[in-house]
Amino acid sequence: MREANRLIDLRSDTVTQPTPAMRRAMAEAEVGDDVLGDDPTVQRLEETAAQRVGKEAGLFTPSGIMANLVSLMTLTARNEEVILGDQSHLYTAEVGGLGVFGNVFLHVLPNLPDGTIPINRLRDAIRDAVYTPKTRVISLENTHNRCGGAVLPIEYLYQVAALARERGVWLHLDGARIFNAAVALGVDAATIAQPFEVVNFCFSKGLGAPVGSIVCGSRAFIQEARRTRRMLGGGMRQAGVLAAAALVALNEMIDRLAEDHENARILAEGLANIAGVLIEPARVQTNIVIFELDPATGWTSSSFQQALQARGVLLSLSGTRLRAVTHYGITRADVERTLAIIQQTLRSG
Ligand code: TLP
Repeated sequence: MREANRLIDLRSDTVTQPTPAMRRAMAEAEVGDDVLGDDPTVQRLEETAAQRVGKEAGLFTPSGIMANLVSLMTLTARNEEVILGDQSHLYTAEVGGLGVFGNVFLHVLPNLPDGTIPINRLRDAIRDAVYTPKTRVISLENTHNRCGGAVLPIEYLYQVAALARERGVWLHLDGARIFNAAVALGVDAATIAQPFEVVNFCFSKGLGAPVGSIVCGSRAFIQEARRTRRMLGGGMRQAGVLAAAALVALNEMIDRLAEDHENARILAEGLANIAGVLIEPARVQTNIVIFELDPATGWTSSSFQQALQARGVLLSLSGTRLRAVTHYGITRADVERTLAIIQQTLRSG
């Protein structure tokens, strides 16, 4: 396809195509029946992934949503509650599944724009009176998708962990993009995961694998989580074909996330220079760029999204805002072209 006609797909980092190394690894993967516990490639993935986040064991799941469900359903019992942010993916984009399948109460607190929930709000929210649900888990998200890929400060994670320990509450991380946070901070993912009992992350976002996520925690926890995954129908048979690609993702695709962050920064700074675009470029820390249009431009987010699509640039909506996500299928030249097309489209409106 001629470069000029190629779609620039910034809808999400989930749109990445498997790399040639992933396709080769998938074709050659040694497989077994993972539900029976004998797929060597899945086992290798689970061990490698757990090590990366400093946990004892891992459990491969088909999706990030199932990883969240498996994590939180394993940590809770009926009518206990999970405290989570009102901007979290769990609350805004998972169809309320945790409430439905888990029979747990979602105790929602407002996220600040930086993705945190203030410690004093968390402290006041934890409860176990006879007339309330019992708080069992606090769940955080890092990077924080709807808060523009924000990276939660490490000190904050430790403050929440100290509170959770003191009050006998588990700490869970939806770390779908934990490696983006690690690369942005220049630390190992294990440093970010350390304060959490349970962490899940995705191979199928910035790391580029076609399918799959993982839940990581203690060996005893993962044994229980395996039962939860089975109950949800998430046990997969010759899953080594998928795990092989995820291993390539872990081994080859982490360091390059810095490039996506750089492209996102250039995009955000470029957008800030376009009249009619409302954005705070200093907020863009990783690969997610969220912006709005000044109502005076006459465009709504969704009409603008459609106009851009007709010109070959795909964005998604994050609530009523527009979202562009950089990934390894997006080059610096794509970012420059996107900026030019956004400027032209705004002028044409
Ligand atoms: N996020 C998707 C959409 O669902 C919005 C995206 O394009 O960003 N946790 C977080 C923080 C996520 O961003 C996502 C996916 C998930 C969980 C769910 O992962 P999947 O789609 O694999 O179930």
